[in-house]
Amino acid sequence: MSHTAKTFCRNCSALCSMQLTVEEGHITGVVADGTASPYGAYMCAKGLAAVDFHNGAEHRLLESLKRNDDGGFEAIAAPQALDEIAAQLQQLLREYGPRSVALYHGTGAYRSVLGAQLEKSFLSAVGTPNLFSTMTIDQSAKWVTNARLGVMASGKPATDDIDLAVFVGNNPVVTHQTYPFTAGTSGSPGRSIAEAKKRGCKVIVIDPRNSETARYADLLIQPLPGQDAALFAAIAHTLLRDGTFNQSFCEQFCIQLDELRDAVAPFTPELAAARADVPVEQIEQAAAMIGAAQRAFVGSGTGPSMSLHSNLNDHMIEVVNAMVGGYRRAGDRVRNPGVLNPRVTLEMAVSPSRSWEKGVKCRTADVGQLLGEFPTALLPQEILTPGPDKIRALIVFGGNPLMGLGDPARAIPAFEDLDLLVCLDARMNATCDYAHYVIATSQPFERHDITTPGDALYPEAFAQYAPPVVEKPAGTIHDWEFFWEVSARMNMPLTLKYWTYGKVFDAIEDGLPLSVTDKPDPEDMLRFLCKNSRVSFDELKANPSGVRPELEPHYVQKPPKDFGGRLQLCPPDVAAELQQVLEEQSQPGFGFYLTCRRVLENMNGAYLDSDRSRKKYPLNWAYMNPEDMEEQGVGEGEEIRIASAHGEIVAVAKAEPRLRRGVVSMTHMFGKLVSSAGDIHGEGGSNVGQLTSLQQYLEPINFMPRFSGVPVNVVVASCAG
Ligand SMILES: Nc1nc2c(c(=O)[nH]1)N[C@H]1C(S)=C(S)[C@@H](COP(=O)(O)OP(=O)(O)OC[C@H]3O[C@@H](n4cnc5c(=O)[nH]c(N)nc54)[C@H](O)[C@@H]3O)O[C@H]1N2
Ligand SMILES: Nc1nc2c(c(=O)[nH]1)N[C@H]1C(S)=C(S)[C@@H](COP(=O)(O)OP(=O)(O)OC[C@H]3O[C@@H](n4cnc5c(=O)[nH]c(N)nc54)[C@H](O)[C@@H]3O)O[C@H]1N2
Ligand code: SF4
Ligand SMILES: [Mo]
Repeated sequence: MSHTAKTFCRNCSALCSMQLTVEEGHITGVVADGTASPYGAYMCAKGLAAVDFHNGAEHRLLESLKRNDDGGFEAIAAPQALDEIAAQLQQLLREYGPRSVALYHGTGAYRSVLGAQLEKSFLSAVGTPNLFSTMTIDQSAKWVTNARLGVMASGKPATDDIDLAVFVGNNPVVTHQTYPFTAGTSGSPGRSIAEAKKRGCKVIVIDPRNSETARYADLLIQPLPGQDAALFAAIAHTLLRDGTFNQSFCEQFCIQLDELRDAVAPFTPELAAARADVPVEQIEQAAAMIGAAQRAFVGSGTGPSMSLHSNLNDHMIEVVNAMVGGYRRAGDRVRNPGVLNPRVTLEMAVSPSRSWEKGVKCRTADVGQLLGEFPTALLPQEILTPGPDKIRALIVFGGNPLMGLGDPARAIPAFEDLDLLVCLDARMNATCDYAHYVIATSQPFERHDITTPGDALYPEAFAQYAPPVVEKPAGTIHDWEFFWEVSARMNMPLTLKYWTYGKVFDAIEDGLPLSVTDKPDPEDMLRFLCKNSRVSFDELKANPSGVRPELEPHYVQKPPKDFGGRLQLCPPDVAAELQQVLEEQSQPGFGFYLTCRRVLENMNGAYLDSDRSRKKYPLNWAYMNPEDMEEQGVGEGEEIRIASAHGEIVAVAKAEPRLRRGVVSMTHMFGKLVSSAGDIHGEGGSNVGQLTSLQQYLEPINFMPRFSGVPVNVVVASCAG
């Protein structure tokens, strides 16, 4: 007997609605469900792979593991593991205090709703500020920008309302990463961009690669990586030169226009064109299109946020967006005013917080938190540096920080130094290999979730509830259970709250206290998260495809008075960084730049071993422009050595005419953490993290490592000494 069940995918922030077919407790099929989804019926290859993974593909972990004295793993019953972990945490807290405990929140944790909420309560109950996440090894340049420039509370415009979309170093057609970073919708991104174009919206793509997203571009600029700050300083220069910026917006909401004018004066289009190795006409054309747009959305992805001077790149991109008023304005339609978490949208600037300058600081660097987190790149030194408050226990929730951080030579000794490393995951990964305990967790279709991670991101008001579709394997536990079970054993009560970015957990008053004796019911917890929802939990339950409520139109409102917040276009540190860029020389001795890229079939380290993915990507190809290959004497499929100032890897070259010259483009998370003698095929690729550094080229403020635009040399492997 088979039946169907509605749910949604939890691999990425698109949260695509799905219909599963279930036969005898087994998922046997999946199709996209367009009944109520704001994207219509849409899903990608990872949605399919998620089903295979549930059914045991990719060596899914079915029981928890404990590392023995020889470094091997033995199965352990979850309750026993939880007893031991709770006892060790208690011991550490007694001996060394709350800061001895830290947590890393990985990609797999963001859409594990109850787990992620209880994680915040757990850290608060322990009393530790040591929260690290992928964001500070990803696009926290955007957080730095918010904290140095300020934010427009009215938010970015919807794709339906813009006449120009500028995509700088992101590729949503593959990654589904869009709002609020760039235009487009995260589900069905290509369709959303195509529809905008049909309305007359223009598209600019700035990427060293003629990417899948660039197929929609009216203007494609293919710069050398790491030149976005210069490019956008030149665009700002041109907008000021031509008087094509939005003067009334700037007068009302911005300050430091004169400082900006001075700082970008030397950044002529000619200078930027020479730096980025692009025609000067393209910069003029981009500036003319941006200056002419009525409502632009200038945004970026990982490219600029991972490259040379990433914080400045991002700041200058946002400055250009601000100069043309690329935000929703009073009277504009708010197409998604939130369902679970209803919002009122005000047209006002919020002045920069410079949060890292105050409050609780890192132990080993004079830096405070960004949106409540410490820089992940500092984790190794926070563990290794002796002294009080040294991190001794780390919980990794849905992540693989040893691969994600790069520089394994620096990171491995730190992870080995931990008294307690616990990984919550449904797969073994390179970090789990170093764990004392690996807790095998359930998978999305086995647990209760609700669309809190999409509530502010959907293009329209929409919410969906996903109860479990099949039972979790007996040896696994839910992510949220881990936090509750450990806390209960420590007699440390948790409180469920509806936390979102920007909120301080302890300051949220409304909470559901959880007992330490009676295990909470996940449905009760989700019902609590729906407390302020426009659609009740019961209504969501009754509508398994989700609910797109018919709401009165919402508009951006004017605040009752001017609260005085302003966007600071060019604070002194930004001006100084622009000056440094002016003086910077290209790194001598290197012929290429390594750039980041993602592939459709994988989600970072997840689904690498799915059938479909391995067929296309038996390893992570080193894509190069064919002319570069010819010049270097590199043949298709030939092994090459890629060397940075920091390390060296072997990779397999693949020609990609869409890539500009001077660039090697590779995906992260493949291969072994540290490759052995070079059986690169057997190892499933090469860890590009071996080319990156946790000590060199770190950004100020967020300590972001450089993962793109890394200077490298390339030689045929057989020629290398
Ligand atoms: N299918 C799939 N989807 C994913 C992921 C995945 O692994 N697979 N990962 C998820 C995660 S964790 C994230 S953070 C998002 C990221 O989402 P995106 O930012 O869209 O990620 P990428 O595909 O790496 O796109 C980065 C682009 O920047 C370009 N680039 C590199 N360096 C530079 C530079 O210096 N300047 C400019 N202008 N461009 C540059 C690259 O050529 C590439 O096309 O995707 C998420 N979605
Ligand atoms: N060189 C280089 N380095 C990079 C990048 C780059 O482009 N280049 N990108 C950076 C970026 S953007 C990111 S986000 C990081 C990624 O770094 P991480 O997030 O640390 O790495 P992932 O491989 O995404 O790890 C996710 C883990 O979560 C598990 N998982 C999936 N679903 C669940 C779930 O429901 N519950 C639990 N408990 N676990 C689950 C998966 O099995 C997987 O092991 O890497 C960064 N590092
Ligand atoms: S785009 Fe793909 S991975 Fe993301 S939610 Fe939809 S089906 Fe899942
Ligand atoms: Mo990411």
